[in-house]
Amino acid sequence: TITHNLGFPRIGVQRELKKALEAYWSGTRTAQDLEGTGRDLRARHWKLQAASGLDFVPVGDFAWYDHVLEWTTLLGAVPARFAQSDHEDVALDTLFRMARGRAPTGTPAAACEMTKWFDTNYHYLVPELVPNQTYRIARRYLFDQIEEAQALGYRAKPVIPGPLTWLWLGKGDAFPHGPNDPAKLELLNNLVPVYRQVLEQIKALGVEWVQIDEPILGLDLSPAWRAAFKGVYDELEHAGIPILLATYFEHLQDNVDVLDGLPVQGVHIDLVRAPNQLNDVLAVISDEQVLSLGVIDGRNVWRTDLDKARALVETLAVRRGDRLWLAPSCSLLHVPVDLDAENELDAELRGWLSFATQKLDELAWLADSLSLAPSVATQDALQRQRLALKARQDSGRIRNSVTQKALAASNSLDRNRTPFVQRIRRQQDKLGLPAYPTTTIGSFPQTPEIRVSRRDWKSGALSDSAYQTAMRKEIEHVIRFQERIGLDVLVHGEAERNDMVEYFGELLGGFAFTQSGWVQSYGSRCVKPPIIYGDIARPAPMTVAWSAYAQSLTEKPVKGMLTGPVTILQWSFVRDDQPREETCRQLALALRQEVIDLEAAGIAVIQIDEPAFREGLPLRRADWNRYLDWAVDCFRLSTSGVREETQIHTHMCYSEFNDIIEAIAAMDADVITIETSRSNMELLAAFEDFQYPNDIGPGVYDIHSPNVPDIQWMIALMQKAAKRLQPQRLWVNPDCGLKTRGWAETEAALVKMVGAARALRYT
Ligand code: THG
Ligand code: ZN
Repeated sequence: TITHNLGFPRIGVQRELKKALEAYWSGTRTAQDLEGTGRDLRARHWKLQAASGLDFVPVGDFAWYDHVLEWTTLLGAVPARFAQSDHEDVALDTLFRMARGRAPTGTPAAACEMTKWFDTNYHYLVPELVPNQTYRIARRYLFDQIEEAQALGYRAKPVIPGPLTWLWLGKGDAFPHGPNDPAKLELLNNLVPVYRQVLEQIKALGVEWVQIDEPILGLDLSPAWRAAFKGVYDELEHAGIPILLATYFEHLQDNVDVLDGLPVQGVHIDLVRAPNQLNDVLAVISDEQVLSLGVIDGRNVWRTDLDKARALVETLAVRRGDRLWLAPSCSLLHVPVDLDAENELDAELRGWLSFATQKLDELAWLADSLSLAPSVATQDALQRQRLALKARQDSGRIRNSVTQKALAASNSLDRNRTPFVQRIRRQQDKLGLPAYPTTTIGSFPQTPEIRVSRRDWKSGALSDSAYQTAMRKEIEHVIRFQERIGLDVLVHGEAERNDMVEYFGELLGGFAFTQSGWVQSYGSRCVKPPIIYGDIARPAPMTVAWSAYAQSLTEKPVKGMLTGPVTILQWSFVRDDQPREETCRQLALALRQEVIDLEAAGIAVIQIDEPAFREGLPLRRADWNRYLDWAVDCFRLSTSGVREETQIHTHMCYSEFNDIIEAIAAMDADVITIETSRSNMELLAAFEDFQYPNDIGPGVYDIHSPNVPDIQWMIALMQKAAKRLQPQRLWVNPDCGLKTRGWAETEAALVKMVGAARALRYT
């Protein structure tokens, strides 16, 4: 049995890459410094992987910003606006300009679009496709890094995005028919020869295997896309280097036929997400082909049941020998680097967990346990692993009888509020808002002082009461500011919150937190997903005191601000001992109680954000309705405990809404605020076509840009919206929270936004 890894986190256990990148971008460090950090991280990660016993180390999984962008630039597919010359290599600064729309040098140009990598919280940069696009090898990083690994004595296995996956992820005005647009396949004529050259150059370096990732084989592909694989891989076979075709994240289903007779020397499949695809795959591959089985979960943080994994692969290991490879299910990019960096996790919980580094140990033990004479160390490790799993199963910390009782009773809780037309009248009577009411999404700028207060309080350097005073001062400042500029529905500004999921997790039972469990979200940005290990409990109200204090300062309504159950679920590591749906329902019950308590404290408007609602959609369309049913039910469970005159808002962003508009309507929030400004209100088409009945606040300016929006532009956007939707249903707001912005631009933009709303009222 051979062991290998599909990819390792590149950010570094202390986020070294993030720090080096941001220092380079700000001009405080040189390009040489940055290159040095990259080289050190690669060397460290290869060493660690080889030390855990892997036969091959991955090369090409390192990326300065995003591995898809690395590959796009290697292919020379740089959009025209970046003025890339046809015969020069693509410079690192050009790559950064594509990612960020700006750079230390060069003219500004709009950044490339960023979007979710399959159903993960990682974002990649979308390749921009144009008809007759030409490709060439325009960067050397992959070859350099192969030589770097070889010089350090490792067997390098390059990992590259497959041609069909790269094209499928790409977009362009000339290809308006979505990811499966058949016209994109015409680009293969130019693309495949360059892939072949890359493979030939890799082979010339003495590489034994190349891993080509085609995760789109887990998606709904049109027949034309399925059919394209054969021709592409027939051509790549001529490069003469063994190819391991890697799939992950889903069951291959009908795409399994693509593998039948495909001229690749090996195939990797994800047996964690889709254990029952093994026989389907065995039916179409030959005994001579390598079969790589992903048996360690690359998407979650629990220790692996190695006995179960061994039972799954044992007979195959005997039959296939070195033609059976074992690996994590997918790249380890999606989990934190090293559990050993956690010194504040209690020993019991730590015993249940496995981060990237530990997963490779598990892999080595599993492989050794399949050998004729497993070492004593392996046997000990396996025994420890058994005890750890048993301890987790039997732990008194997982089950909470109060939660279980509430859950059992929750089926009979009414999810229905009175009809919208009736409740909105009661809400209007109570709130007395003008036409085109103005509001913001919830957060105000997170100044350095705010961050310092939070950090000092957490470390104990700031007392509870001093922290209270500091936060109350921030709240008062934000309230007075909103009153002064004339906003209608105010917010308290969320100075007390770090990440919108981490904040709630810290106050709920059943969650654990890491000190440095960072996972890359995009570029230099990381998140620390909380770990849900047990039943969710809400020992005390989480937001009521802050919201009630804010409301006490003003006659205007102040919104209570919560993160919704689906988004908390989606952005956490979730328990694997019960369905996601059940964990989500527990979260919904906790939030329902919070909503009821906010109402009792005099809060008349409560917003429950669900930015990750769309991203929770399963990869296969056939699974969508089941998910949407429970996701909508959980949202309604959270929100339906209040009186009809209490107004429920929700907020969504980073989403295409067309696919799920019915489910959004079924959530039945009184008001939804959404990100639309960048698409020039095009996103509203879905709401118009569906005749969405409730109130909508289409974001009138893009908060991701520091530019102050023009008042006429905002008025025009709203007039456009008013043509599509009933004007009396419209709200005026920015398209997302303001925590990443500075105060000066925030004030300038909001003053204009309020001006735009006033102009709309009098026309
Ligand atoms: N929270 C979580 N997941 C998310 C988002 C979020 N996924 C989607 C989207 N938002 C991703 N966007 C970001 C934006 C900014 C940052 C991370 C993800 C960010 N992170 C800080 C950093 O890397 O410096 C660290 C944050 C911290 O200090 O806690 O800025 O909002 N869960
Ligand atoms: Zn948002």
